[in-house]
Amino acid sequence: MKFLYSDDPIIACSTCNHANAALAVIRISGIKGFSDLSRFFTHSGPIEPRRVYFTRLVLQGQTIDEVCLTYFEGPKSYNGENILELSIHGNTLNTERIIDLFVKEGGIRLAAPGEFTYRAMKNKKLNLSQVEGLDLFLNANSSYALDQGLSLLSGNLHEIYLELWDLYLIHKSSLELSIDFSDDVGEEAARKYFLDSLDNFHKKFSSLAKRVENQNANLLQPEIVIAGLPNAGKSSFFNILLGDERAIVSSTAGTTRDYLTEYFTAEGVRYKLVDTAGVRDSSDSIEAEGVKRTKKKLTQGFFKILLINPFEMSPGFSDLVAEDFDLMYFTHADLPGFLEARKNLEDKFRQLGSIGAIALANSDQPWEEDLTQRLNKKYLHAVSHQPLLLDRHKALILRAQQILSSYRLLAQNETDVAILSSELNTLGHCISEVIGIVSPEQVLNSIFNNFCIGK
Ligand SMILES: Nc1nc2c(ncn2[C@@H]2O[C@H](COP(=O)(O)OP(=O)(O)OP(=O)(O)O)[C@@H](O)[C@H]2O)c(=O)[nH]1
Ligand SMILES: [Mg+2]
Repeated sequence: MKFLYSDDPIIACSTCNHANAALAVIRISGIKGFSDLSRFFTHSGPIEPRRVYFTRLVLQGQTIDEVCLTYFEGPKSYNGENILELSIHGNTLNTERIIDLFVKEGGIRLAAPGEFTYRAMKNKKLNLSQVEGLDLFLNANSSYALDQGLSLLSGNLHEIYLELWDLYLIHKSSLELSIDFSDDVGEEAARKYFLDSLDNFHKKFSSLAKRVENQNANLLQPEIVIAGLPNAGKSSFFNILLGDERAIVSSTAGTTRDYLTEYFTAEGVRYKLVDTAGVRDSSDSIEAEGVKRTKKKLTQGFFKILLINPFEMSPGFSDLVAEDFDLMYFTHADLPGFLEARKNLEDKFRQLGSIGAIALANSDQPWEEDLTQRLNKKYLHAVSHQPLLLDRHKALILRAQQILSSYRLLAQNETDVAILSSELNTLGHCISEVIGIVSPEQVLNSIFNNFCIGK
């Protein structure tokens, strides 16, 4: 990525610039000093760092805006560089006009996504996991993710990693000791030191590994998936939960062809609510693709709801009930003959256990509170063991776990130091990648690409 190498002064709006607002914050980073840009402001006299000045922003004698200006002198700034921060009036046109002015008249270029933060990392103001914590914090979908983002940003996880790295180095030195000094300390003592240090490392690693195990669903972007046969009432249910006629509802089976998603917030967690295509065998290739996508969504979903219309069943149903659903409802509970139709099905699918009944056609939503409680219970349970939410960390820790388990087996029986050493180095490489001691360029690219402009 080009920006990783250029140190030019950069500019961006650091607040949301998609809608008009009272205020917007523009940041300019990497200038030599305030004097570079003082000609754009009416304020005369010295500017002290970290003090706010009310001044007019002018171009060729014409006032562009009245702004509050703060100058942060590096290295005492967010990213270690000299930063000029302007609070301006937040009309989006005004924001664009001011950015344009600095680009055209001030020779400053537009910042790439995350470029301010990249410079903070380059100048050792933040380490890699703090950067990832900031990203998590800014994109969090729940208060748990916000808390974890903040904890990472304040360096808590990095400290754990450093302790782990120390234990790794101690163990590595114990292996070297067994080559170089076993004559001095005695072979048995060297072996004991080797195994004990491995044990210490393993204990510390295991508590970290517990935080990444058994995370089947994506807790960063948890999805509630509504599934069922065609005409089960999925889109009706989706609309009721959203309080909006978002999805098309019709009595034609197969109306929803591809899944639809919308945000749905419950108890401080922002879920993605997913309405899916009804599951059935179809010779229509588009519908068949829709069904395939429904099944994929079901494997990823955090909370899965099965809706059953007891008046319309088809062979696809047996396929569906093989899934593990969190909640099941019979719909069409308002129609005559419902109790009989429901009983017939319950007799047939006894293994399903208890299934609620709802009437979506004239819903006064008595089930909504129950649904929210169940969702919340599942979410709180899922986060109770403090799962790590960052995919990059999860993948590397799981890989390190595999390498460690084969290394531990080897360590029990193998005494050839060269073989042990090679396996241990592989483990070390994996851990140093999590910590960010080794950060391949593509890792940095993918992290910073994910950032918003202005951060
Ligand atoms: N009376 C009654 N009608 C319902 C109920 N739920 C849904 N309907 C009707 O059933 C039909 C199908 O509803 P949809 O919500 O479109 O069903 P769907 O599961 O999304 O169907 P597909 O998109 O085709 O898979 C519509 O005519 C709805 O008005 C209910 O509880 N009672
Ligand atoms: Mg539908």
